[in-house]
Amino acid sequence: LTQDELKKIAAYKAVEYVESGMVLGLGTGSTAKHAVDRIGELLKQGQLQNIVGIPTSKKTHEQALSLGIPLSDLDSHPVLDLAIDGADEVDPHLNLVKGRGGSLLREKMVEGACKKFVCIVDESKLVKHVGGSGLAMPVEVVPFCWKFTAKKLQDLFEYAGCVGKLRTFVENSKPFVTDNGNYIVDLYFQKDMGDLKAASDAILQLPGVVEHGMFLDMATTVIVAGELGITVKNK
Ligand code: DER
Repeated sequence: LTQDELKKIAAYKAVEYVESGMVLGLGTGSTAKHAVDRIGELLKQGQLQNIVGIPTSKKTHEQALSLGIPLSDLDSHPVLDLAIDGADEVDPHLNLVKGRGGSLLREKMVEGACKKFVCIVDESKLVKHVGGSGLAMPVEVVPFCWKFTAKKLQDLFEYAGCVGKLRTFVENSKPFVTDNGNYIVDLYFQKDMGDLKAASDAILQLPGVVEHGMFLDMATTVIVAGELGITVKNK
């Protein structure tokens, strides 16, 4: 099975949790895309009715619109029934790293407003500890003096051999700009950052930081699709 086929299997399994009448958080990324497609399909077939979708990015907003999924926002629906979204990393405690697609702020706002958050991944996303894959742990920062903020972030995690890099487009080295008009500083760790809650609090203390990509204690279920089948992990 290809990685995309595994993503689709996890996504379709998650959509089994959707009931008619629900207000849903619609995730962003290549895994969540399959879930949103599936919801659109079931709505079209009449197997689901009265669904309201709250998108976690402009990209998902466009996808949901094209599928005819009725859309709303957090102002109108401050509490949601269920969110379905992917992740870049999942640790054994169901802590996540998200945001390599750049949508972490709206994802965290939406998923933080949900009674249930079902995270969908292929098995390649499973890690021993968050930030341990050597891949990016994204931090959304205001563009104003981003270098100042990036240095403060790097200094925070000097003990973990952290390097912070502004996320730029490969083709023209221009800064990536989020849906909210901010920049992203990606943090790369060489060692375990230790207490995640303490790390999260320290990051959010920095005035130039808007939000970070660690989703701690937020997922209520993680659905993992692997070569040997599907695993459902509940909090
Ligand atoms: O950027 C994001 O938060 C996405 O949800 C990401 O974490 C997962 O993207 P993928 O499903 O394309 O791997």
